[in-house]
Amino acid sequence: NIISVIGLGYIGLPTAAAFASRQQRVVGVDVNENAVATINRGEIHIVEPELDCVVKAAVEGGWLSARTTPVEADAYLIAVPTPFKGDHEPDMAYVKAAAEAIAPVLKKGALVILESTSPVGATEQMAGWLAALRDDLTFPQQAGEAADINIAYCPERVLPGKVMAELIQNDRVIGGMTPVCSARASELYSIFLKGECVVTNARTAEMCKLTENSFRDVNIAFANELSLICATQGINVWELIRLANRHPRVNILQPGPGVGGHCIAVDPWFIVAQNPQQARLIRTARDVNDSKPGWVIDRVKAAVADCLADSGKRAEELTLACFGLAFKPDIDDLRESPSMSIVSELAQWHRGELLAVEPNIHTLPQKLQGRCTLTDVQDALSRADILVLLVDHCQFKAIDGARLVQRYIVDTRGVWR
Ligand code: SAJ
Repeated sequence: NIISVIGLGYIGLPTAAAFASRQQRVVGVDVNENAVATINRGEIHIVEPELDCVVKAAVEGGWLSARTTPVEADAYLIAVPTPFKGDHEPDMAYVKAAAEAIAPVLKKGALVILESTSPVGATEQMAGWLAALRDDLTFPQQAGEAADINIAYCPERVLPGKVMAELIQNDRVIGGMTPVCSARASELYSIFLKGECVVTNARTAEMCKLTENSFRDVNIAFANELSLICATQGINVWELIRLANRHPRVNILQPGPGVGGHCIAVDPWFIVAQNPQQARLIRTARDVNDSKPGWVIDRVKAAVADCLADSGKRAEELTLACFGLAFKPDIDDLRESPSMSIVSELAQWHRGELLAVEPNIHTLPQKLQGRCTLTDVQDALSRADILVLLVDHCQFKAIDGARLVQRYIVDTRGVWR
C-alpha cells in the first residue's frame, strides 16, 4: 500500500512522517524542489520540534521519499495552502492544482482526503474537478457507496510547536462524502492515531475546522477589547482576567499585540465570505484583532512623547527596544506576526535607535535589515529608554519586571507590568 501526501509543509510533512514511522510506504509530493531534495536527504525545511528525527528515521528506513510529481497510490492526502485572495475570499487554486496533478494517476479503489482548511462545499468541488478529468472512473457524487473513488474531508487541528504530539493524540473529525468514504478514512488515520475518529459528513467537517479557529479568534478578540477598555479605565486587564476566571463558568483568553499565524487570522474570513449577512460577530472579532497592532503603535508613540518631555532628550537620542518578533511564544515563526508589523512600522517612524530582541532567530528578516539592530536581552535592557514587550517568550518571562529601571514600558502581554 502506498500513501501519498500532496504538499509537504507544516501539516503534510509531519503527517507523512507519522505514517512512515508506522512502517507505511509514503510518497510525499511538493512543487518546491528544494523541499523535496532536503527531505530526501533526511532533513527538514521547516522548524517543528521532534519532526527532524522522525523524518530522518523514516527516510533512512526507506519508508518516506519525496518527489515533485504524483505517483499511483492507494490513498492521497492533500495538505496544500488555502490562503485568501482579494477581499478575504478563499483561494482554492492550490487544491485545484493538486486535484489536477493526481487525476492522471488516480486508480480505481483510491481514497482521496482533503486536509487543507477549506470553505464549506470544497470537498464536493474537489470531487467535481477530479470527475471532470476522469470520466472512466465513478465518484461518490454520482455513484454513492459504489463509487470507484472514495473522498473525504479530514481537517488537521494541530498546534504549531506541538505538532508531533497533537497529530497523534488529538481526536480527528472525519467527513466522508459517503459512509464508506468515512470508514476508509478512519481506517487510514487509525494507523497512527491515538485519539478518536469522529465521523460526520464533508460539509460539517469543513465547517467544524472553520468553527474551531473562529471560536478562538472571537475569544481572543474579547480579551483584546477588554484590554482597550481597561487601558481607558485605568485597570490592569491581566489582573481583571485572572479574577474573572475564578468564576467556574468564565474562561477568558489573553490579550496581546494582535492575532498572528496562518490559521486563526485567516479561517474566520472563510465563514464571513460565504455568510456575510449572518457572520457579524465573527467579522467584528477579526476587525478587533486586526486593529490591535495599530493601538499598540499608538501606545508606543505616546510613551516616546512622554519620555521626550520628561528627559529633555531629542527623538534621535532615544533608544527603543522591542522584545519578540515571532507570532507567538517560544517559536521562530515570524510570518503573519503582529509583532513584525509593529516593529516594521516603528522602524519607519522612530528617529533614534531601534533594538529588536528575538532569541529564536540569528538574523533579522530582510524587511527589518538595516532598519533595526538584533541584540540580546541584556544589551537591550542596559541601553534602551523605552521597552516594548510583544511576545511572551520564556526568556522574557524570566526577567523580573519589578527590577526594570525603565519608566516607559509598553507591555502587550502583561508579563512585566
Ligand atoms: N493569542 C492571543 N491570546 C491568546 C491565545 C492566542 O493573543 O490567549 C494569539 C497568539 O499570540 C497568536 C495567535 O493568537 O498570534 C494564534 O495562536 P494560537 O496559539 O492560538 O494558534 P495557532 O495559530 O498556532 O494554531 C491554531 C490552533 N487552533 C485552535 O487552537 C482552535 C490549532 O489547533 C490549529 O490546528 C491551527 O490554528 C491551524 O492549523 O488551523
